[in-house]
Amino acid sequence: MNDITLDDLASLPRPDHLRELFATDPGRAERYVTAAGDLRIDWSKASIDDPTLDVLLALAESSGVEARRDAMFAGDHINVTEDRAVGHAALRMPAGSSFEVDGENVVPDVHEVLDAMGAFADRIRSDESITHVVNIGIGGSDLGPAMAYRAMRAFRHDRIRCSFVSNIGGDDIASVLADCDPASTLFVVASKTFGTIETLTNARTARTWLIDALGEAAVADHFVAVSTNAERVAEFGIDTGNMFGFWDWVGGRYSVDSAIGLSLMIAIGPVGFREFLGGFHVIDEHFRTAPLRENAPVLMALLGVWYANGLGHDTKAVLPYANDLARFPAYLQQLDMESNGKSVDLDGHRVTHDTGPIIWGEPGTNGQHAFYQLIHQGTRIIPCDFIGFAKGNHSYQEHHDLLMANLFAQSEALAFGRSNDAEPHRNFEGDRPNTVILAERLTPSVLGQLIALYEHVVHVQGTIWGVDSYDQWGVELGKELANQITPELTGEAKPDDHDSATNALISWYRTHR
Ligand code: G6Q
Repeated sequence: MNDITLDDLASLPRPDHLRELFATDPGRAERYVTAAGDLRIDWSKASIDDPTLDVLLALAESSGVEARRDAMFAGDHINVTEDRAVGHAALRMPAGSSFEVDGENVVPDVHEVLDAMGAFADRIRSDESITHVVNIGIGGSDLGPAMAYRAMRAFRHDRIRCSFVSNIGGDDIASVLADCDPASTLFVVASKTFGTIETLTNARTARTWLIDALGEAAVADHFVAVSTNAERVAEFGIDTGNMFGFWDWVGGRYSVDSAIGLSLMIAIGPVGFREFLGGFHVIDEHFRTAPLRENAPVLMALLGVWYANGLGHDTKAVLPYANDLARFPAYLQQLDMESNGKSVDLDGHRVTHDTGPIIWGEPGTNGQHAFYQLIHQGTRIIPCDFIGFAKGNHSYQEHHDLLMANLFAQSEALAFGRSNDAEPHRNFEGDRPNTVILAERLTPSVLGQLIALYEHVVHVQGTIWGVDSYDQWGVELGKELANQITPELTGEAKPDDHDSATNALISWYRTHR
């Protein structure tokens, strides 16, 4: 057989309706379940059958999925446009193990930073003076800790709370500062580059606010930095003794498990944070060693490729049945869309197939009362990932039973539907694919496992689509133009070189500001 290509997928026969697939294959519900760490991934209600799966596995092989996975773990520069290794797996390796980047084992450095973070977090947790930690960062330096802080509600220190400021819009910092007491607030300025305008602007505002209240000398006790750029941290006025470092081989959206997770570590403690990292590592090892046919990230990635390139589905909904995971869809939006939202391949050629899907979602059951209508009866097919837990992180059993009943009901209703020829508006066609990911309980380890699962899904899909999942050049043009337009708004520079519509927007703003 010739190598399968992505272009072949659209001409493959479509699998039967899920009703047929279950009716003709009594073993489907058991066979199409994959275990990875503590996760039970049930993809039996995916629109797929054995022949299609065989083709997809062949595609994974011919696309070099194993070789590229191994190259990542070997520290090769698989981020080609930035000529960097992709080393986030090193951040969660146990002490004493090895991950080489450019000929050097980086694991000892990782643990040195983790130890320093741990000592600092312990000090904050035991010293009564700090009760509010404000993380100032954006993108990868915000979404991970903000999502995980919320997800780990049940594991947090009871005296210390964290807030997250990211947006350049002053309402973000204003609302957080309004709720802060200078004497008991610690600011964590989290920026890999320490050159991001949003973060530096917010950090300067916070610094001025603190100095106005407590004087310049207070900065040393109330500001720490997380960055790869010591020089800029010092320039900003934070002593590099109060800085926690990481490395250019950690991508922003892959950095919640680096020092970028400092606020999370303060909240859940160094022990909880190590459990979180341990969860990632369990899935890393699964991904690294499991055969493709039993490899959860590979299988989930293949389903996504099949949906995108075989069946033409443009979006995917991630629907956590845990309100604590409310920010998880937003986190995955960045992880997936910034990684695989690309249209040139590794050789710089325009791709001829669709790449990353549009990721979206909200927690159940809220979404059920909002957009699920379209998922059940709309004209578009939206593959869904449901995420749920055997136990809730609270004592309200009745609530949890109701929640999980809803998850299972949605999965069943979408897949099998219910025919009603007499009343078409009550007809549920079914055959709407979904995957159900379950675990015992949302713990730090399980959260790490979920994140690592999706990280590797993105990696495998990027490999098959032939794109660089680890760069993000698409965010540059907007930044450059914003830098040009800023002085034009304030009158320091004349509007220059724009199209007529943008000129009109600028002039409207200058009149009305
Ligand atoms: C993530 C992106 C991006 C980045 C932010 C913040 O992968 O690179 O979201 O995290 O732009 O960058 P800094 O951490 O450098 O401030």
